[in-house]
Amino acid sequence: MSSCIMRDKPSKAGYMKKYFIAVIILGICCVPKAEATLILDTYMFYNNSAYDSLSDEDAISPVKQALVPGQTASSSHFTNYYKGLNGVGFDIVGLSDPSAVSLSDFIFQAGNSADPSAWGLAPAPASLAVDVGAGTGGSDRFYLTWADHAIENQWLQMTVLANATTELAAHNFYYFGNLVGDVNEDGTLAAIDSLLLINRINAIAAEASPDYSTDISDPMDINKDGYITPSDTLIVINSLNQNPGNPPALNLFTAPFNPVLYSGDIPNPIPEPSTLLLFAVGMLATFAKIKE
Ligand SMILES: [Ca+2]
Ligand SMILES: [Ca+2]
Ligand SMILES: [Ca+2]
Repeated sequence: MSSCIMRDKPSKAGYMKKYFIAVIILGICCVPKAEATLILDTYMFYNNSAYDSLSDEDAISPVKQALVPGQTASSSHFTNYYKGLNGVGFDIVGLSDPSAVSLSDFIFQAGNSADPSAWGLAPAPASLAVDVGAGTGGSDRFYLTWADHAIENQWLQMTVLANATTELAAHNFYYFGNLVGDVNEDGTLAAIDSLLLINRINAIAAEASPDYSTDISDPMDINKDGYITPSDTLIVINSLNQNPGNPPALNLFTAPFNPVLYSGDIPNPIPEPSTLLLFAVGMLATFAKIKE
């Protein structure tokens, strides 16, 4: 006699349960993972220049951008502005909350040797601002400024940290340079830099209707006032005379492919006013409790 094991036919409720579990598993598998953010463009701008009278955006150099790992430094990667490197920016796409980005999401180092891992911390930025949606393709554009003359004749390394706020997949490293008065943008300061300016001024003066005005991308306008004048020449001569016989030079290094993340102590950024306020309220509440 053969025996046959009959399996109970699943109930309607059982089918529904299995159906819902399948739908949930499918949903978990198919929900697209959050896309990482991406830094699209980098900028240098001439903060506190004649071009900056309305906005930092107007003072962005159209011909400068950051040096990135693997690239060798060239004139595209440094300015010769007499106030030093005092404005950098970048566009980032995909940020959930641009307003949450703070100075604690960056590390800034400065130096002029070929090994950025040996550079010390740079002067702290004076400001960080975001123009939401104003970057390339509707990305968010960030602006960072430094005090005038705080970063001169050297490189700034900007590390944008990969964390929950920036949502970057990996740390991003950028290098921005400055060599005050380097008219021919060859990375060294020499008599030729002042001679080129003198020749230019003489050539303009010889024109029937001398026009000393110029545009933002002109490397001869050292003070970025929009004109080529003896003031620019004077800045170059002063830079040359600062250390006679050993004028400043910028190391046109090749940025390492795998930069080392700064491992030293990073000073805490100044707490936001709201944090200070919360702290004060907390302290008051504690005192009130103690008095009770
Ligand atoms: Ca400004
Ligand atoms: Ca030069
Ligand atoms: Ca000028």
